[in-house]
Amino acid sequence: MSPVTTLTEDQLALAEVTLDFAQEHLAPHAVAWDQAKHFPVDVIRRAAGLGLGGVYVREEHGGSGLSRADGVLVFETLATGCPSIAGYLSIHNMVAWMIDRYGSQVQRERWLPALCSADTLGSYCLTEPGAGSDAAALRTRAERDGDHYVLTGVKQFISGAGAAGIYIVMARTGESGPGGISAFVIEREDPGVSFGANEQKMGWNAQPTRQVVLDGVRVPADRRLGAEGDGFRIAMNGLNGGRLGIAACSLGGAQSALDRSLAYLADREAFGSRLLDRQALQFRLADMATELAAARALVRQAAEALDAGDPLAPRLCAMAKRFATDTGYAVADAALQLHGGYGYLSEYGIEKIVRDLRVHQILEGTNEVMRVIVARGLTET
Ligand code: FAD
Ligand code: 2MC
Repeated sequence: MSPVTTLTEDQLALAEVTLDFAQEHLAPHAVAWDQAKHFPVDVIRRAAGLGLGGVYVREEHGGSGLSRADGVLVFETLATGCPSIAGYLSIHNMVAWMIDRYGSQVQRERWLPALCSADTLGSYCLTEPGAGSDAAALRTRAERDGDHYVLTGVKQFISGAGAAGIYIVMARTGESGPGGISAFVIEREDPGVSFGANEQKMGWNAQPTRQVVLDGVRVPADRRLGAEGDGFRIAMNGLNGGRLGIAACSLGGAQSALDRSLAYLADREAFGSRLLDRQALQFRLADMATELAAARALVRQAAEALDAGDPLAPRLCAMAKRFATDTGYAVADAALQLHGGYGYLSEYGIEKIVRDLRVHQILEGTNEVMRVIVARGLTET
């Protein structure tokens, strides 16, 4: 990790614990999990034993009660071991936070204990086959029927689907646009819930991505999270923190690729000397470290703004997500180049980091959408 001088003693201790966990329980298996498309739920539960199943859930509700500034350290360090598992844990924690933040006391008591221990995993269901970036155009319907809602629709690209027990589903209860959307907690065993095939992906192979199909899923009205019509706002507020988690995962993956490049170039000889002694390569490494440090500073600034309730936080989160995921991908790709042909071989683990980090530029809002958010802020004020 690059030195970040402003970390508190508690934050340094937290980063040490999560870095140790990543190096002991994630890094040694990351390539094998990717190749086998294995989702290591047992390891996720072990992480939850350290308090990482409910990172932002308040302590009185069974969580760790950490801030977003703490959270970005957690997810950066975890991602040094495996960006895919760290990325899933970030999504799981977004779900747990949404229930803590927007749920009733009864809802918290019902779902949070199992989410915090990761006995039950969480998934977040916003995207649909016909509505990705334009999320407010979603068509999944939740029809009110007495004391119940009946949900029908298809959610696309859902991380953790099938393995997760709890799904926060954004569905239409009213008019078109964002104001007609409500959020629901759907359980895997609810009649009418089914899943598509596990998608064949470029990266993020250590976790499943499936469609979630809702075919007349009838649930009691107390499954609604927040008020009718508040679902889009709830979804977006979840994503502010989620985008920081993904940004932090890019930092961790890229930092690991940079560290490996340093070790590799120190060991590799060509033209009569260590490759690390070539100034052209040293300059490349210097730029990689500099760009990562800049991205890390922006991610931390955005996390602190979110913690402080700063009205500019959503815009800062979008800036940080865009910048850190673009930087992380560029740094990982440069690390692959520095490894020469070996970087292209799966056993070195670098190409896996490149593949994992590529999707961070797409999910939790594409980097074009992040620019839309930032540009709106610039042009509307
Ligand atoms: P589109 O919205 O169709 O966009 C296509 C292209 O057009 C993109 O480059 C986009 O940036 C660009 N574009 C769109 N609108 C504009 C605009 N106004 N200006 C400029 N450019 C624009 N979703 C969930 O809800 N839950 C999950 O758990 C989840 N996990 C995912 C896991 C993986 C591995 C992947 C690949 C996706 C996941 N997603 C999930 C979905 C992800 O959030 C969407 O793929 C993403 O938001 C983009 O939507 P889309 O794929 O429909 O692309
Ligand atoms: N934080 C808080 N509130 C927000 C917000 C944010 N980041 N973004 C929008 N809102 C509010 C906004 O203030 C407005 O509230 P109000 O009606 O009170 O004024 C409301 O939500 C509607 O917002 P807009 O009018 O901006 O809505 P619009 O339809 O124009 O588009 C956009 C908003 C493009 C920013 C949104 O659709 C978006 O973020 N799209 C990307 C979708 C996305 O990120 N998907 C990720 C899926 S999850 C995933 O990929 C995983 C891996 C888990």
